[in-house]
Amino acid sequence: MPRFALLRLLLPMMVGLLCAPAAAEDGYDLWLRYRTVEPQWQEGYRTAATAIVVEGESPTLAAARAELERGLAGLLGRPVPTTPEAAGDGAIILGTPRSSPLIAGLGLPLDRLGPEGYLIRSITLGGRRAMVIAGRSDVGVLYGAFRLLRLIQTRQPIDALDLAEAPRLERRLLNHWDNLDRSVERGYAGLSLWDWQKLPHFRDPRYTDYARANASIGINGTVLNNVNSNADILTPQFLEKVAALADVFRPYGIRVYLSARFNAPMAIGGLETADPLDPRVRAWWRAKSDEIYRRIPDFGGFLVKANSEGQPGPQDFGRSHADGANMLAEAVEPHGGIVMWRAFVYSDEVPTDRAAQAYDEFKPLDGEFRPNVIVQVKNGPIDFQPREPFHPLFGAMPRTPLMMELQITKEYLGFATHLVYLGTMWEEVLDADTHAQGEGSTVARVIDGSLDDYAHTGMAGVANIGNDRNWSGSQFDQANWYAYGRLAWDPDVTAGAIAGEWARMTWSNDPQVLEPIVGMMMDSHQAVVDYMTPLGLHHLMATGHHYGPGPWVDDLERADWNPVYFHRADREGIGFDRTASGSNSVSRYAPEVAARFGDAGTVPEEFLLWFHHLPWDHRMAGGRTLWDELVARYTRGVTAVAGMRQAWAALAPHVDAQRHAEVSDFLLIQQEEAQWWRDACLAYFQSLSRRPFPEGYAPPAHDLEYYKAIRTPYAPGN
Ligand code: GCV
Repeated sequence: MPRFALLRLLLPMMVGLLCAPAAAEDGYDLWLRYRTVEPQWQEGYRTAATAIVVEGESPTLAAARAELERGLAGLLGRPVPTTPEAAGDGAIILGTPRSSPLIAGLGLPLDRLGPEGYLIRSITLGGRRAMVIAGRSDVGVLYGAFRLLRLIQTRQPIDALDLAEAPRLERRLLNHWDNLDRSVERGYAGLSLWDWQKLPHFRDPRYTDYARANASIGINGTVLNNVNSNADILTPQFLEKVAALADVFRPYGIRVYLSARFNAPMAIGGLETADPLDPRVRAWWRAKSDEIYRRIPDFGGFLVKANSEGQPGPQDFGRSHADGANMLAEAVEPHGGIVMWRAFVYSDEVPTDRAAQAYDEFKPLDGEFRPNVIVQVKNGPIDFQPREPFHPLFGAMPRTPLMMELQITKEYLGFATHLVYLGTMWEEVLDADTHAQGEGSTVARVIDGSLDDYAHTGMAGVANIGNDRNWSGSQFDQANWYAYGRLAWDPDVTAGAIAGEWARMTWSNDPQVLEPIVGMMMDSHQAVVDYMTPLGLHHLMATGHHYGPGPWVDDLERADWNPVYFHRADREGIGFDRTASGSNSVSRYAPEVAARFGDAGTVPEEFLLWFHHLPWDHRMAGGRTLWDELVARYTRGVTAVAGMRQAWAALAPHVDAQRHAEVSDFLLIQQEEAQWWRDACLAYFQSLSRRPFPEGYAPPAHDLEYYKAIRTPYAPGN
């Protein structure tokens, strides 16, 4: 073959290789991808990390060693030895003062780290450069190992380190709404990870990867089963399976917890009552707790949804939430367990305003709970809506530890296919000022215990994890799992910083890729609020599955299941009057907050219609009428999604093909659905406002009847 012919044949392949995007990826590796760093970083990292020396033996220290071995081999592009003999200049030394005389002898300031903190310091040892990763406990060391890997994954220098960190919250938990048949309530990522039928004997390696991912962001507990719980989880048959999972998670610092069905003594215990003051019931729970702790000595405790949405609870027996929680707390207390009692109460009778119900029920109980009870409060007073003001209980229960519950899974935010980064939403609520003890009494300071000196602190995130290859149902939903963990560790990290970290580790450190991705993430929550529920509207979604718009729904059994109850739109105006002239639920906030929210002139625009019912021609700060503003906001949301699609399309040459294609397809779904939301809601609201569309804004493509007729009977997660 003539030489030029060969060249002609090879040239396209050579060009292809040079321009080829990264190898195919499916998202399984999450943010722990450990791809080799760019050549310009290799030399520096390799000299600063020449060997891994773990001082001491324990399953947790072994996990730290294994993670560093795996991570550094990937990142540095070559294996890093782990034998003490290999230790020379640049060794990484890990351990605790208890596991290692060497570390004990270094006199490191570990005391202020608490039980889970870590310190990473560059030192000189016997004339050689070294890096020490130390903690007071093995799990602190493990967290430090992950931190070092994160530094490299995000291309930070590691040759002169002096870092110390400890988690701000004690309990950093995932709440799985997983049923025993492996369906997941509000789950959009496949089946439950927990393969109960094959447990305890088959311990899917994926359980370990789940634990690694959680430990990498500091999550230290997992509630395995749905809060709408099945008492069978407490039978010996299932407890054996739970114990197997606990064994897998333990080395990673993760304790298991269970959702307890309040009437379990009746359902599986043969009693005819579950009255928390009945001695037989109390004895049953004590014996059950003893049994659990015999199997799982580090069992975390119980999570309970009681007297809410049909779940049994103490009120069925004429007792209070405190009576119920205290009975369980007494049962686990000898073992060091806790009870997380949910404040998402939602009575069978329609209250005046659901936004006030939890407050009215729990505020009078402040100080009535045993010390090992934490009351778990959702971020907002209704139910994980696209945007809610902070829950009025935050700051209102100084004598009861409150933990915050966030929903990582996107029940009301477009399920898995809408790209919505929740970090910004959570940051907004954590930064909100409750004014409970004057200015600066942020929700973050309530839940980290610093405001009221809580004995226990915590955060719970309703998991978005299932057995889909990519874990979360979409590549970008992994960011919400990540962001949740990071905020539970430190509620003051900014959403922007978290997005940057995650994007670097999950996609690329190349600014050309990073900047557009972070930009998309940071704008995405406002976009979904705009195209679903702008200006403080809420609960406009279709019935049951909550997929798609249904603002017209008015025929459900209970008034407060109907979207019309929440938006109250009519010929004259729109919005829920929660001021003194309406339900007055605004009065549950501290006076400064109540005054600001309660005045249509001072309430932040994003909560305008949450608190106020206003005429369609109400003048907005920007000069538009309320109707025109509504149209503009809905339209802005759709336009933002189109912008995300464009930004993502431009990244095709820089992102591996499989993940790129998946995100592209999902963005197309999101764009179509954003349009559907806008058009359906505006068609409906216009049928009431009877106002024209402002100039330059297209009317909906179809008439209202078209949107009303859309049915999605098999939507997931229901
Ligand atoms: C687990 C909402 C969800 C329910 C969920 C409930 C809760 O109402 O739609 O699926 O039940 O919140 O948080 O208990």
